[in-house]
Amino acid sequence: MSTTLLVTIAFVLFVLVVFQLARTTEYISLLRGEERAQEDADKMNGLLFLLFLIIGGGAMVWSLFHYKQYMVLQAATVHGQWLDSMFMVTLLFTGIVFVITQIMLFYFAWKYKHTKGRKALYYPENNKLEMWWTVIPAIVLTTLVIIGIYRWFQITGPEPKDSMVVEITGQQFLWNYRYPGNDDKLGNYEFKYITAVNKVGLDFNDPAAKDDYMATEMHVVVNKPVLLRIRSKDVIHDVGIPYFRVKMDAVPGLVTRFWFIPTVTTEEMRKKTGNPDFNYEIACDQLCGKGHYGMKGIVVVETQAEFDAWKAKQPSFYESSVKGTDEEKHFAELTEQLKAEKEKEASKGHHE
Ligand SMILES: [Cu+2]
Repeated sequence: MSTTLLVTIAFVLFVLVVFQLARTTEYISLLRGEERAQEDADKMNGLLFLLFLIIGGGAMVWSLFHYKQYMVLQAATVHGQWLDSMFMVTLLFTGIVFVITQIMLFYFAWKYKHTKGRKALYYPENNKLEMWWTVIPAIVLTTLVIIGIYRWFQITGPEPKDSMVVEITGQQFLWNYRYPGNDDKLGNYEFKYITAVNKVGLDFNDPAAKDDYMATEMHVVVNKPVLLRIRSKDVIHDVGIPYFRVKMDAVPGLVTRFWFIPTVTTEEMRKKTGNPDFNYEIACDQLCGKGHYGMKGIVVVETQAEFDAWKAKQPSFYESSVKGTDEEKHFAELTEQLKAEKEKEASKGHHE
């Protein structure tokens, strides 16, 4: 039998015992008389509050350590480390307040339970106390918000000048990666050029598109900024790379972006995690259809030399898959169609 099941059964039994105990005391009190009954009920309630604090608090601390291993996904990007440290600072402050207030809540419920002859103190206000519990949270929250806004502007701001650019296009249910060729410039695209072969609709009338290459995995260079240009062919997807702390929607009809600096190569991460099969994964973070769960991509973080060697082996998409094939003829037809459509539009506009 699994441990989880045993723990669950133990917990259910415990709750039943407490429930039965409470009922028994109730019956005994009934026999003893009304006033005594109230007194016993107060005692029992107070005790339950105290028990809840001790058992609940203990279980919380235990789970914190038990599940810690699942929480620590080491951030492998520069901004990922910023986000993690902000998360920890926020957790620290909110954690301190949480522990203090919860202990007080349950301890006081026990300590100040109704006792015969004791009267509650009437204590309507204390300006000094109110000032402190307003000023301190205000300072802490303002600091957290300011750090957050500062980092947010850095993360969503313009990418560094020496960034490499990768275009990632989501479709049901896979990712397409496009790299600029030696001109370092991604060529134009047009959704009407999308075919079974020309998956992201490259416009080969644009010279810059002719040396672009398509890849089956995303390759990036360690410590070098990467700008993702994110597109979608059909529905809304989302580029989620947990280790990179990257998450950005892929929206049909517009280009979203996200830039980051990877800091740990795949090789290094394999050693760190002790898993020789480790890979950085891209998961689609937006439910996008029945194949959503399988929409996985792989990011390889490597050295510049390794990247250059990989790049040298990637043929231009035009040269390898389009030039001299039926696809090229088809593209020419599509170009004609598009031209005719545009002319028609233009003349229509003219007559009106
Ligand atoms: Cu998707």
